[in-house]
Amino acid sequence: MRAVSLIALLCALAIPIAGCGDDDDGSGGGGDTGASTEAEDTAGGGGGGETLKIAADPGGQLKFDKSSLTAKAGKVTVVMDNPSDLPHAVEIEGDGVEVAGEVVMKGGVSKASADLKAGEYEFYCPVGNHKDAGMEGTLTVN
Ligand SMILES: [Cu+2]
Repeated sequence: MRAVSLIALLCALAIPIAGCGDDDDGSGGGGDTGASTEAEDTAGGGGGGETLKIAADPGGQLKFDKSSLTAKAGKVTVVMDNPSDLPHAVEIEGDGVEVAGEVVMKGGVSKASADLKAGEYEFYCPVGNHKDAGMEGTLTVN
């Protein structure tokens, strides 16, 4: 008895959720909704661009998990996860560009994004002496 009412409850919840993803009442077929939403929730606007993921060392060493990154010219976003106990951020610098992400604590994500032309840039952590200690790398844009 209990299981049956739970199922009924889940069904009741599922119907409005499915309905709200589809704002066109005319099309009854909901087979093609997945593809269109996927493109929209990448990077925060600006259209296109490339997202590069890095992470700070989880053990608290002053380094990233990558020392070189490559991207195509255009909008480039470096996203850094911080799984360590230290505050970190990510900054992109070079060719007149200098963009710093937020300083984040454990569990946080710092993002820096810039419109980059082909060339060599560096990415590093701007917190304290982290860059000098080795928390840096090369970003090559082609
Ligand atoms: Cu750092």
